[in-house]
Amino acid sequence: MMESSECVVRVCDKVARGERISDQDALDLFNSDDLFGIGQLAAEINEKKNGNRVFFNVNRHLNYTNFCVNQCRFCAFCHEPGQPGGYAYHLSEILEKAAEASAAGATELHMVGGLHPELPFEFYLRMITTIKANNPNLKIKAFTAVEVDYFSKISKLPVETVISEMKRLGLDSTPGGGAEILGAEVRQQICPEKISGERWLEVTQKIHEGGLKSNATMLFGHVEGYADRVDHMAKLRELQDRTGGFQSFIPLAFQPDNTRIPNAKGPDGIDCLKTLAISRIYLDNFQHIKAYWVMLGLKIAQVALAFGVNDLDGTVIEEKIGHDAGADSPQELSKAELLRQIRGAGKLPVERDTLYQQVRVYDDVADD
Ligand code: V47
Repeated sequence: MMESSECVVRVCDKVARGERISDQDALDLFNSDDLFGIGQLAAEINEKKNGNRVFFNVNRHLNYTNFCVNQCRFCAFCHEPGQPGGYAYHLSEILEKAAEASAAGATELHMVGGLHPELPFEFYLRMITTIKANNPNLKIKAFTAVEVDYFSKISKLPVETVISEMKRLGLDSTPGGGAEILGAEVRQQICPEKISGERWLEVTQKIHEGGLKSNATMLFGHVEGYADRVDHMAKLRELQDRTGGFQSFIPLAFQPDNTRIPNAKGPDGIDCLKTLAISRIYLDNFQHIKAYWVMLGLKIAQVALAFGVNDLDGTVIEEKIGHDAGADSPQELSKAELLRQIRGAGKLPVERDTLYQQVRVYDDVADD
């Protein structure tokens, strides 16, 4: 116990001197029991970066298909081609859902899907074009680096062209999925068919160089160890040094139901808070750390606001990936509920759009 606190003191001193913490420091923090010490340091760093403000957005998730040529072991959402329960929305359904989101005040459509075995690249281009034409004010955050790589394969176009075409037609940013754990050994166990961690980083670099911002996730609480998490964050920190293209880091708590990682139970609450806090301390070049309440559960996500987190994600509306794997959080949240959670944590709610532009500051309850 004594030793744990010592490591927190050492890291606090480094941070106070403006020094970047090392991989070994991060590993020591993971091995420490001093949750409050870690949380306090993370909260102080966040306070300096973002003050008392906590972001949320009004968004809608849209998973256009769950058919996927990859069959990641951790994923309960993916369906093999032809498997019952598989679906692919028609463009008309997609447009209907986008229009509903716009009408409900959403500023962002978050679209990801499986790697569909048959849909051509043109389908995705038409999807972006028509959504944007019908909803010019809706920002489209879509397609992980894994999908961008797949589109390049099916279209036989270079990744750079896939990105520039999508951007030209209205893609505003890309989400952080598909990163999982970037290290090869863990990746081989949990998602052997997926692109390598190196390729994920390479495609993400091209996304940034193509002028789009993205996020970065980390799937934790399955077969990985603390060293794998630190290695994952080290790779992200290094890429961020070079491109500055990441907006937020989002640790995703593993949900085990209906997956093929049968012995993994997912992280407990302490692990979730520690991981979020350490990411804030280690990722000194990330402005935003997001507590994705869908996977964390709303109560842990709210408490995370005292542990260095400054973004609670959004209203979500139609969540499938976490809930297919047993997430017991609600499937959507109202704006009023997000405001209540943020204010309950003693923070000032700020609605943002996809690119972290301020939509509205909620500084007076009477005006909600
Ligand atoms: O890449 C899949 C993860 C991700 C499970 O960028 C699972 O703003 C937990 O990336 N348990 C997709 N996680 C979701 C995602 C995301 C979510 C919210 C915001 C943003 C953003 C991105 O979900 C996948 C994978 O890592 N996932 N299965 C599971 N059983």
